[in-house]
Amino acid sequence: MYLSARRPPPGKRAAHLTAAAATALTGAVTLASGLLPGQPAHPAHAATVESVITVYADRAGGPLKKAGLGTLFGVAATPDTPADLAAGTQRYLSQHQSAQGDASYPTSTEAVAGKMRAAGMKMIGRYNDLMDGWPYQWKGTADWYAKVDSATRGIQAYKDVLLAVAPFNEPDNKLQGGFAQDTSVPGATYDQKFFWLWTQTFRRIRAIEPTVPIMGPNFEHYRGWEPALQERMRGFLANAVATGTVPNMIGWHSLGPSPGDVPESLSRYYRPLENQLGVPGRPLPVVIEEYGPGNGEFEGVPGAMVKHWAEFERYGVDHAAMAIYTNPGLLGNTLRRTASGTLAPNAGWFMMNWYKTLRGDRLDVSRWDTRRYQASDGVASWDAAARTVTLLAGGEDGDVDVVVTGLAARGLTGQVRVRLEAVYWDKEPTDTDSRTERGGDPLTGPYSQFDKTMTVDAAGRLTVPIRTMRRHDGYRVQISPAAPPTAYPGKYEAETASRQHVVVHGGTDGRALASGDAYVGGLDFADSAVTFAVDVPTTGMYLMRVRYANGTGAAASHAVTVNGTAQGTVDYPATDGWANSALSTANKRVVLAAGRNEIRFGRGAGYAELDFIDVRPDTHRYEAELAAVTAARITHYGYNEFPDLVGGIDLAESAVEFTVDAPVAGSYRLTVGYGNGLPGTATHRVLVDGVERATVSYPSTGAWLTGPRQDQVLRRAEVTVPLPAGRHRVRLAKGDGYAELDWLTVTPRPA
Ligand SMILES: [Ca+2]
Ligand SMILES: [Ca+2]
Repeated sequence: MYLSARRPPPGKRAAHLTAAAATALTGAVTLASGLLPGQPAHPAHAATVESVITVYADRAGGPLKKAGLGTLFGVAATPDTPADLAAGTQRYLSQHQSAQGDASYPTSTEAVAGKMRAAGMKMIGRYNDLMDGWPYQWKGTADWYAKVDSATRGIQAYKDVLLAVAPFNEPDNKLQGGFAQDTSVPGATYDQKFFWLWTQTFRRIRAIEPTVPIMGPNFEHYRGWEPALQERMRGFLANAVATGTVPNMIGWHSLGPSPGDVPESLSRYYRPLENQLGVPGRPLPVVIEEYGPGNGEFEGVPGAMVKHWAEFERYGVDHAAMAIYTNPGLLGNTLRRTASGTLAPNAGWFMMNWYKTLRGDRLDVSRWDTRRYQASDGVASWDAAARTVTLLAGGEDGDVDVVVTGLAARGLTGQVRVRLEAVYWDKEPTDTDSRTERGGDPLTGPYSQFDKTMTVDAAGRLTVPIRTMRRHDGYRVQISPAAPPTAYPGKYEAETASRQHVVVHGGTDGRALASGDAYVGGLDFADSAVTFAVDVPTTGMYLMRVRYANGTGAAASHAVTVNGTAQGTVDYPATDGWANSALSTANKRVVLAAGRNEIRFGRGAGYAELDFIDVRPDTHRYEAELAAVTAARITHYGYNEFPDLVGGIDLAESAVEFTVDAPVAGSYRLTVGYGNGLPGTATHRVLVDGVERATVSYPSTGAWLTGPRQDQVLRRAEVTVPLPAGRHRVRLAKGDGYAELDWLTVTPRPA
């Protein structure tokens, strides 16, 4: 009833569907993979909220497989991936033998084996990257055999950290340079030649190394519903069976937009084929050696990753690695550099850490949209020791109800403790470029939405509302025996703050949405105010997240003052109702002084209700590649796939212009991540809103960022400029010499 007016208009969700996704779906739609046998597509509850994730607390499978906790080239010697951060999220990683004879290649198996061991992880070693070129340039069987023999001898030093070796990478099309024309390789077709080469390669590995698991074929494309691709897999397996070279693990890549591609291929095509051919050792463990949509808008993004994890758990995939690395060595884009240069976790890391540390048996999960993958999805577990049901979820924009059934069978009846937390994949409100999605800010989670007591109904069912889910963010719901909530550092409830001429709403009218079961409304008058007493250890820029509701249908705001000084407004886009039915989160940067700060929310434009604020140090980087770039080139680091910096700032008119937040007028330190490959010092002119205010100097870094050794090249330059209050344009314009720019941070300087 209360949500009836809030359903998205028809077609809203479909509008997110890309053309590529729509094409891919024609293959996967036949499998209602999110559904469990006997479950209706739309549970009765869906009549009120369109999106429902149902967790069956009484239906446990075996232990969670956590297949999705792997990355391609996620660990590196350079940058120096911290082993403890790797251990916090990763299970198995795909790395590669040294490319093109360069033993110092920073993501090679040789370079990272020690780190793998220290972190208790294992890796898949890819031999194919030993070959020159991309696609690989075939130089004859003698050359390949020499590489295979050498690599197999090489792995003896770190066999203990190998999950498997993958002799080939995408051999359905990547063997180029005359492979198909090589008459010394038997076979009438490319595929037949590859099957023969597989057999020879398998035998050469086994001649040197009798026990290490071998994974194959590692095709780039295996969508079983496409007859040609199924025939290729059949041909591979038939040859392997006939020649006694069946891999110990079967694997392929899944780089389509749909998380349903793997379940479809695995359950409907691969497993039946395996049985049909009588593959020895079946069912073989399954490795999706690269997974994801392959478009750069996935890696590390919590809401995107969890949909794949959910399908891997449902269908028993054993191991998988996120593909299309944005930054090698950064654990699948889940680490970011802080202004001081250290690597710190972003929201993706926290989401993966929730999954890595999730204990207990897998619970069945279903969701309303089993076909288009526009809906949220999740992974759930029952931890018998802690008597806790946990759901990790995410993946859509809008309201989601988590319906948990079967709680009575777990002894969870009557009052239970329910915790809802979120990790935010931050985007600046002004960034419209989707590339932003590749850059989660460091240290952005987790955040508590609520921690409260709720009541399981007589049927053993409980509905946990997630309001205003955002598709990139990740969420964790935990249901456990009743216990008092714990304090969350940095979180301040509006209802317990100092209040003036406002109304506290609490109890049942909170409809279980508000944190602390209460919120503040009636902030409607000139003298209305909510004042939070916030203690911070150091003076600096802080990010304040505000949980609010704005049911006016138009934009609203509150005026913010800190210790009596105006620091602008916090702006509230409309929500689909007031705080008893809708809550969302708005961000506001504030400058705080060491010690006690009085943060006052007063009447602004329109009307809004307040639930709580959460205050943390601001760690945002303004990325150069996302700024306004004039007469320069958006480019990337040597080993990276995607743009991460701006080079070619070479002309008189070349410039990179950032739009930055300055909560109060004052002096701010700008820290710039840069490279300068020439001897001598380069400069940029610093213009604020078009007026030249300073010069920033870039001493030589000895090489360019676009080369392969970013950690050894990137340096930080600092300059102090005055900024007026508000959002302002900071332009770095060419001065002397040449510099490449990666990012900018903004820090208030004490007066
Ligand atoms: Ca509250
Ligand atoms: Ca950058």
